[in-house]
Amino acid sequence: MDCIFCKIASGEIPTTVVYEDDKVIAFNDTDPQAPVHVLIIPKEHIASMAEINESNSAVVAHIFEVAALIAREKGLDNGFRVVSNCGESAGQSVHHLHFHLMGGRDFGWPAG
Ligand code: DGP
Repeated sequence: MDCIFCKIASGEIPTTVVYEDDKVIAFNDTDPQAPVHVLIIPKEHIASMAEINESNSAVVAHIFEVAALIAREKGLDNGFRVVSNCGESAGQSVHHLHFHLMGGRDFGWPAG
């Protein structure tokens, strides 16, 4: 499968790793939208949030544990945002489930 995030997860494409374990990897986004902008992905290929179900949702819970850990490590004590764009209208450009962890600035709401 020609998936750029699968290649990052396997180490085939090098990246700046922020966190890694057997289930997930987190790395800096190449197009940062905030002073801290980390992508957290499952190593298993899941195309988007729309494909989450009973059999694969445990990794999503784990990703949120990792997001909280990274936020603490990065000193985002003032707050942070976690976003997963799902599908065309949300602007998903990489079709491998990923969560954007962003912090270090103020955010507006609703997001544009
Ligand atoms: P989204 O638009 O929600 O699908 O977000 C995809 C993000 O992935 C976007 O912010 C840019 C980032 N990205 C795309 N290709 C690469 C890559 O090869 N390496 C890294 N580190 N980030 C990438």
